[in-house]
Amino acid sequence: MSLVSEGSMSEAVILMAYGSPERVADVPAYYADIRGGRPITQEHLDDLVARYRSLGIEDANPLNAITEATRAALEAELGLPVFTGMKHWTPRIADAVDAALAAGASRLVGLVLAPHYSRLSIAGYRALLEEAVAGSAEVAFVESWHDEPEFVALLADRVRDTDAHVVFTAHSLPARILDEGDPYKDQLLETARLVADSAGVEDWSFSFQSESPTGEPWLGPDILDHLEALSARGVEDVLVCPVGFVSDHLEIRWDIDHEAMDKARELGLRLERIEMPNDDPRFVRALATIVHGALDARAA
Ligand code: FEC
Repeated sequence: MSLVSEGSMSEAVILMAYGSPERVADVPAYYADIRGGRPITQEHLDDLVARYRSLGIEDANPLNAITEATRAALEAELGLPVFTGMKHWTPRIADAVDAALAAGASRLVGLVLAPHYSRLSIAGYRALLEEAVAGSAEVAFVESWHDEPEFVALLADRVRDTDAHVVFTAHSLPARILDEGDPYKDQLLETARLVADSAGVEDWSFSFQSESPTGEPWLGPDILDHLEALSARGVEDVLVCPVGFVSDHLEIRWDIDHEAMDKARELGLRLERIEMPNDDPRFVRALATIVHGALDARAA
């Protein structure tokens, strides 16, 4: 795909995601990347390898195929080149930037496939992007898109008309972010409220998921404890709507589909989850709207 030039500017999108190991053998190096030089216990590594193995990614990982499908669909929707860059695996964010610059891009939109801003998540993507660009192109970085109306409408359609209690979820983070004035939790609750209001759902709550064993307190309630509390309150049906993630990755297919499902079974709860946006054309159109907004804001 050729670059679209506006005046002397050639535009391209750097679409960023967390990244996933391509095969089980990559898990130790992937985990080391996530830990960023901090110590790793053999127990945690073995546990992570077992979780990936249980998802059947011995030789190939379907998550990376979903990200590629989303990238290709966004490129077609925008008529602009879109390059994928991963925070913790290949192709790296720097690889995506190199490819965009080699293709002649002089204005880049940086968009992360995670809707909510935190200094512990999105700021890291931004730093990697800006370090790779090193002033060689203009950058319009999207910090958050948690209230993008087309994204909200898509999730609202997934929960509308349910009789179940809806639990919105997102990745937990160390609780110290609240003392640091981080907007992450407020943005998550805002997405949940916007989706519930739009769908006319009144019976809903929010919980975190996927806490890591790092030895410090994380934001709660964790979904497993939350299911216990809901069950004690007499709730029998739960629909999980992850708002902090957009595709079928480990945190969905293990943490919700195995762990939360097992917990629900143990409690006698019926638990379902919404279909993730993945490369749904409506979701891709929402991403395209966000990119246009970033380019327009830059041009204004
Ligand atoms: O499917 C896959 O292969 C990748 C799934 C995946 C996504 C994801 C998204 C987020 N994370 C966030 C925060 C943290 C913090 C730590 C942390 C650790 C892990 C580990 C794995 C992992 N995360 Fe993740 N995350 C995904 C996968 N994450 C695997 C390491 C083993 C484990 O704890 O289970 C703790 C790091 C540390 O040890 O210090 C913090 C946040 C998101 C949502 C935003 C985003 O997507 O970037 C926040 C997907």
